[in-house]
Parts: sequence; structure tokens; C-alpha cells
Amino acid sequence: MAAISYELVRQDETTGARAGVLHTPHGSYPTPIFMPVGTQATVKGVSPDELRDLGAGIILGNTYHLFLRPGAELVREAGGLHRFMHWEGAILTDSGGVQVFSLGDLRKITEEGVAFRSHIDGSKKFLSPEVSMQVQRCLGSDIVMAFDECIPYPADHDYAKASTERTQRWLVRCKAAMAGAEGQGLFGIVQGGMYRDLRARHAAEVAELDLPGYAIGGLSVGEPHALMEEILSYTAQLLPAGKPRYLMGVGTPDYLLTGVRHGIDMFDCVFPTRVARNGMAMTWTGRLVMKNAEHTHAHEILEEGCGCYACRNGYTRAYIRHLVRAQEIFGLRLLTLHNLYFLQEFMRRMRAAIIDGTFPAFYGSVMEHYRKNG
Ligand code: PRF
Ligand code: ZN
Repeated sequence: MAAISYELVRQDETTGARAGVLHTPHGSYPTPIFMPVGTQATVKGVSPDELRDLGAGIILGNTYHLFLRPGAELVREAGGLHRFMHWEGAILTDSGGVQVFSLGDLRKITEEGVAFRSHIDGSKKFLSPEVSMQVQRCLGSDIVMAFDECIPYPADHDYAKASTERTQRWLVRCKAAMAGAEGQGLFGIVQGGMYRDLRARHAAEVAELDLPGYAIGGLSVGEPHALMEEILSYTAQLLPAGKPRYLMGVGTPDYLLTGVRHGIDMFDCVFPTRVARNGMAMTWTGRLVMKNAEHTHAHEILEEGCGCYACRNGYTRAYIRHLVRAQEIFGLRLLTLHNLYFLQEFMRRMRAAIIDGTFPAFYGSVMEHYRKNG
């Protein structure tokens, strides 16, 4: 049996939203799903038990970081990434493309791959489709992402076209390099910049390879929300309905709503964990900046009814504000646990609404809150 498969449970009647189940070698997970980011073999500040308890099923790891440190061979020697980091759920690894391409002057792109200098010690390194696949095979992730270029925004049509064609040639090489990898599924990534013609052609070429899942890359790179929605909706409907669809690097509530509405099943983003470390709490009515004076005497929890560790145990806004101001690690941990729980709950409610047939109303009411409160 294939490592990864998608089961459709319910298709919303008026939008593209769908509820399903994603089957992996490390468990089956309800979709739409949000995957917390654990770049360096850890979701910053959170133990695997805590992650599981707050409802996370699939987490994300990064080829680029683990390749540089501690190295793919060491993780393989430890028994793979699941064992190394003590995570029994599923793992998706990103290919390293985005990180190497964002190194600017420190890298050189050729047809073969990307030569770059390590951000850690400046040493010379090289990533290519074959190297990225080799690293991800050592990591043993359930879902392996293709090595691609995330085209910056804005980019002219000529650049976007040449880059997308190269990403497609790289995808063919990724597929060949993953042949025979048991228990791992390769996802293709559709690029094409903000150009419909390039997106359409690339979506067709990627789908042609008959992979276990498909991602939409190159979005949420600084373009306006309306443009991202236009390209997303146009691209998503071109992808095969029987396979999972993953929108890479998206995880703010408004973008999650937009993605789900257009038929996306999987998301990842550093947002909830990163803003937690900047002292911000996510709620159903917008963000709370914990440093603000308004929370000084707020002897109430972050959000009424929240089931996260912090709220369940009565930690107050005033206390968390104090911890954040005093730069205490526990404050950032409480906020991280709350934000990750919040997004898991956000996905659960979206899925329940899809199954109940009330997704359009849910979308409207939650979006309205976010437009009002940011
Ligand atoms: N490609 C890969 N990873 C990504 C992206 C992409 O386009 C994005 C899009 N912003 C986030 N993460 N490989
Ligand atoms: Zn909470």
C-alpha cells in the first residue's frame, strides 16, 4: 500500500472546502490539518507529549537545518527523525529549497542544484534534488517535499517561467531519487509565481507524475491577500481531488479560512510559535499583545473556554504579562502552548462546520472578527 493516502469524508456544497482523513505510516489524521513547525527537530519549547496532548498529529521538520546540523547521517544512525526526537506522530520534511534560495549572495544556482555557505560556520555546502532526497531518506519523514524554488515576489514572467521549468525538471529528478523508499511519500510543489498561465501548466505537469500529494508553493511571499486568494483558488482546483493538497507556509487564521475555502487540506507555519515568543496570544477575536499595559490587572485567562494547558490551569493575562516582561521562559512556553492549541481547535471547528454543512456561515462570522480586529 502507498505510504500516504487521502480519504474524502465530506465536500462542502457551496465552497471548495473539504473534510477528510490523511493516512500516513505514523497514524491517520483528520483534515484540514495544521502542522506545527519543528525546524531543528523540536517545536521550540514544547515536548512531544505536550504536542500530542494539544492535538498535533503531523509536525514539520527542515532538511536545510538538519542537513547542516546535526547532519543526515547522525539522524539516520539514531534511527531516523521520529526516534531521534521522540515523536510518534507523523513528520513532513520540507526540502531546503526555500532556505537556500533565501541566502542571497551566499548562494549560486545551477541546473545541478544550489551551492551555498552554511549560515552556521560559513563552510561550503551543496543541495540538489538528489541530495535533498538523500537527506530526507535518512530523516525517514512520512512526507517528503520536492526540492523547488519558491519564486520571490514580485518576479517578472520570464524569470518565473524559467524558474518553474527548472523546478519541474528537479521534481522529475526527486521522483527518481525516491524510487524504492518504503514508508515515505513524495509531494510535488506547484510554482509559477503570480501568473495563471504558469500555474496552470505547472499544475498539469506535476499532477501528471501521479504523486501521493500536491503542494502549492510560492504563495504568502508578500503579495496582497486578494492576489494570493486569486492564484490559490485558480491553482487548487487544478489539482487532483483524490489527493491531499497542501498550502505551504500559511497559518494565520484568515489565511487558513481562505485556504480551506478553496479546498486546501494541509497547512504549516511558524506564525503561532514565533509570535508566542514575541509575547503574542492568538484568540478568536484577534491577537493580544501581552506586554501592553491593558493586561496589567487582567486577572482572567487568555481566552474563556480555551482547553490549552495555560487556560485550563487558570494562568492569567496579568501573570503571563509579568513573565513576558521579565523575560521568563515559562511565559513564552505558556503562550506557545496556547497558540498551538488555538490553531488545532481552529482546524477542528472548521472541520466540524464542513461536516455539519455550516462552513460558509463559520467562514463569514470568523472572517468578520478578523477583519475588524486584525
Ligand atoms: N516551497 C517550499 N517550502 C515552502 C514554500 C515553497 O514555495 C513556501 C511558500 N511561501 C513555504 N515553505 N519547498
Ligand atoms: Zn489557552
